[in-house]
Amino acid sequence: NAAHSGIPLPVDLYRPQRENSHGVELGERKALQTLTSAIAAERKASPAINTSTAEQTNAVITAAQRGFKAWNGTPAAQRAAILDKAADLLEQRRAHFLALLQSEGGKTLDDALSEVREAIDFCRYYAALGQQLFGKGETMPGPTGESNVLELRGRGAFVAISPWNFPLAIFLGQITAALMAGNAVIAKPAELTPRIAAEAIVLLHQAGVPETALHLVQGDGAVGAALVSHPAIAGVVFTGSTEVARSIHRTLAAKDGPIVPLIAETGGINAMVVDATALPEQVADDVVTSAFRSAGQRCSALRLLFVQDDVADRMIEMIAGAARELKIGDPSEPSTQIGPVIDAEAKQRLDAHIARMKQEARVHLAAEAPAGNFVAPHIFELSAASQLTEEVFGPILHVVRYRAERLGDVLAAIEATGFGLTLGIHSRIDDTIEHVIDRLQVGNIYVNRNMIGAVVGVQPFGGSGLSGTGPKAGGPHYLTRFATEQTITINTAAAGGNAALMAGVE
Ligand code: UN1
Repeated sequence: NAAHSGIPLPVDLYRPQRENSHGVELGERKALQTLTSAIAAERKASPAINTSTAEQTNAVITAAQRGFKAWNGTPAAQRAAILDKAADLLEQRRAHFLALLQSEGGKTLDDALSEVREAIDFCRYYAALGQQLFGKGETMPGPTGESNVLELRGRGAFVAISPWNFPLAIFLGQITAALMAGNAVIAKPAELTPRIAAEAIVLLHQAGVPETALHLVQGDGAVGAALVSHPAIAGVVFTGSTEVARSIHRTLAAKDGPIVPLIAETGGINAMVVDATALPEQVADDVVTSAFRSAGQRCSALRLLFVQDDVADRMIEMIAGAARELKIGDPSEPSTQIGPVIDAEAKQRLDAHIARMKQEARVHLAAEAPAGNFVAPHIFELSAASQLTEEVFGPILHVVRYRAERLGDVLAAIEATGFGLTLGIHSRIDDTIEHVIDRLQVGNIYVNRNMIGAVVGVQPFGGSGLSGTGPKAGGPHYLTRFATEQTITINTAAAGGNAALMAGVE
């Protein structure tokens, strides 16, 4: 809570928009879909987006360094007002961004709706929080005769590298946080979703972010690597694989120039523990949502389900039954629940994993998917959790049975993955829930519910270990990591111009 963290939460300034998108009623969904389909058809005809050259990338960094000065000097309230304006524009252009998310990101209407809401929430939350944190220095208690003030300010030209699975929400979340903290930003979106990024940048400029403070660089990992190794950059925020986060760490450590931070949010082999006291219908519903929604292409998604053996047969049957009913196909069809995976390469990787699992595991669900980049939900039962050695980014659930007295082994197996992003527990025994929470270092723990869709400002999101550096996105500590701190100590007892100085500080 606020008192505990020391940072006041901007509860009076911020209310999340985000709600369960299933709340959007059918009539509105159909109307939205007609609109988005028309926009999507129009977008398909627009010109290709080119990779930025090394020269362009260097020029952008120099421009951002220059742009930083003025932006960092802009009052926090003004920066916040610009982010609020960006949220307003997103609301106005919701259908347009829904269309882009569907056509370029392959998102279902439900997923696209959730994502636009999340993007709006990020803008509004960081605006509200930033006004509190960056508005005015904080006076520190101290001995008399001195005044001590702590101020937060931007670091410089910040690089933001974002993934294709949330091409609007994570893209804008990173950028708006860095901007709110006073940084100039160089954004490098995923090469698979360049158009959404380009349009989101236009929107931010229209909202009032100066062109000099916000720059877009397009391209693949090589472009990202060039940005990260540049001596002039002041920090990196990255969401993506653990492997790339490590390589960014190495590059930052080796590069010339200032020593700069990395804020990384990476993957997980996320688990859920279901004991014999859990409510079966609810488990089935929550497992299906957690493992298969967004075609499993969320870093928060459930990969490894531990079920107590007494109830395992029944639970697995119910889950498989519910998963079998999911409608898979064209994301522009309003009733579709599972759209395509992001590209042919992703499908190949997932198909290879499915083929291996068919050899090594017991098959509970293996349906055929329609032609195209579709992967149907699969459920495989493993004899041990250690059979799953990597994050499998698709609609594939792995189940392991456990005996009640071996819960300790289950928790040890979860810990042994090295990841710590999300975790689900379904139980009606408080002691079990408390024990699991105490025992594991996992960023987001969900009790008796599904484990995806963290709400900005309410369920701060992010993990530790192989899952990232923290701090949590959409949480009260996120912005501070983008900033540098300045402590100003003034001898108030001294004669002279100190009174004027003091007035300046406060
Ligand atoms: C990701 O998938 O890269 O809670 C992270 C959720 C989302 C996950 C975003 N915020 O499901």
